[in-house]
Amino acid sequence: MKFPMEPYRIKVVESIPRTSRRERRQILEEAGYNLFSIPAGKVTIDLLTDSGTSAMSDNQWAGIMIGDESYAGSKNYFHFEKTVREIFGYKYVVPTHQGRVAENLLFSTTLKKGDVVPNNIHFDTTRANVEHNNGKAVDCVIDDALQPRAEHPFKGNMDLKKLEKVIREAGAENIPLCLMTITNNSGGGQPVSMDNIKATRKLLDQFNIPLYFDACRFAENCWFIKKRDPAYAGKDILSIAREIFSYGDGCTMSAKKDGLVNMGGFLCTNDHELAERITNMLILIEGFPTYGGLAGRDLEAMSLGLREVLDEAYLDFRIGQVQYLGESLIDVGVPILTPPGGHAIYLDAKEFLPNIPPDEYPAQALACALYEEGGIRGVEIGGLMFGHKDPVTGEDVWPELEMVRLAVPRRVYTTSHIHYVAEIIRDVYERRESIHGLELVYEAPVLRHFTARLRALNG
Ligand code: PM9
Repeated sequence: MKFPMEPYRIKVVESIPRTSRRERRQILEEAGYNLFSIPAGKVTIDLLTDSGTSAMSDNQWAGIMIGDESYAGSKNYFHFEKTVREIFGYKYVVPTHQGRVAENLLFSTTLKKGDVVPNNIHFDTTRANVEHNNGKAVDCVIDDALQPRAEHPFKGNMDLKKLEKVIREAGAENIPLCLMTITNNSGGGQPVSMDNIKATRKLLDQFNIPLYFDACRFAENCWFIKKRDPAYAGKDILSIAREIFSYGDGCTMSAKKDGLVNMGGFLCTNDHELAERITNMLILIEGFPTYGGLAGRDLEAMSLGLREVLDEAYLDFRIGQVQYLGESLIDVGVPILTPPGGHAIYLDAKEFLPNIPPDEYPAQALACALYEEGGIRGVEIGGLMFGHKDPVTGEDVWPELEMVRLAVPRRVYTTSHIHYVAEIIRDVYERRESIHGLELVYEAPVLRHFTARLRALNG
């Protein structure tokens, strides 16, 4: 694969922390083998998340200087509203400080007890917000999405048969809306095809169910449609985005991803009555409708970021860089989820470390080995995050997949940093037989992976 060249040059630099292997071993021990507990100042390449970690452009920083901090009717709000309307096409635009607040506003104003919300795959915060509002979150992604090595150009697609079954079983009157996550983060950052979006809309129309997009990585999804569907090869990213959103009734958005900002989000809808209820709730929990938990300068940076993310040279590099990392690993036999997604590479820890059983947390052990080898921080998506005790039998239940996600921040690392990451992973792969499992010594009652403490089984 061609070495992707950055379509920008560097104006401001930030030093990268360097540590010795000895120091990293000690840091791991002190952190209880939990990478969330390691100070960022001790991480050389931070691939924990692509959310809120983007580098802003000179243009966005200039926008920060024209922040209008009026309580009501800031000029930055009107610029933001115009930008969102032009790209997403929806009537009502509600700013929020991040994506999960948009989710909270949507579900707290639409769900009644026992309602069902289908999605291709709910992201953790989306599922949590549905459940917090007494709803049931159901995933309807195609089966290929659950096979780490299945090759499908649009592995994030909704399975329409599964969706129809859910609607018929729950009853359309108990489904206030259907979601579609683009790209599908929890399924590996995989895209959804335009045909699948259209077909989902058509099916939902039969039952009069609105369609909302979880649009965090919408521009990356548009890029995949352009590259993988010949019907869209000649279209620009903006027109693909406008077409996608024309099939929906609204969206939730964490602008910390494809908004290219460190904080920000929004909710859109075409439904006047719903917009009113959401706005009333917004005033209660976030702020006045023209700032929604953000400063005027943040709104300006978000408007500019939403335009910059549509630039094809940026997207070619952005997704090219992630694919380059994926292909560098495939070339040396490292098992990853394929095809590589838009924002992250997922290492298949079950295949990487076949000798470590699930109750010794192979994906967490691999994540720690990457930190020890080269100061790289990824995130475990496996037994530590999703393992639990069966409430009836009390036996351990382990997830199907044991993954380490390496999410690439936008415009932050150069391709030589990506080379470094690939080399470290290759070195760890070569010494994989020397890696030992971990034992859990502390767990919180919920979301244990954030604060768990573990112990190395090799002492
Ligand atoms: N995604 C991620 O690292 C942030 C960390 S959350 C533990 O992938 C989708 C598809 C997301 C997402 C966040 C949110 C929530 C909604 N949908 O973090 O609240 O990937 O802005 O967005 C994270 P906020």
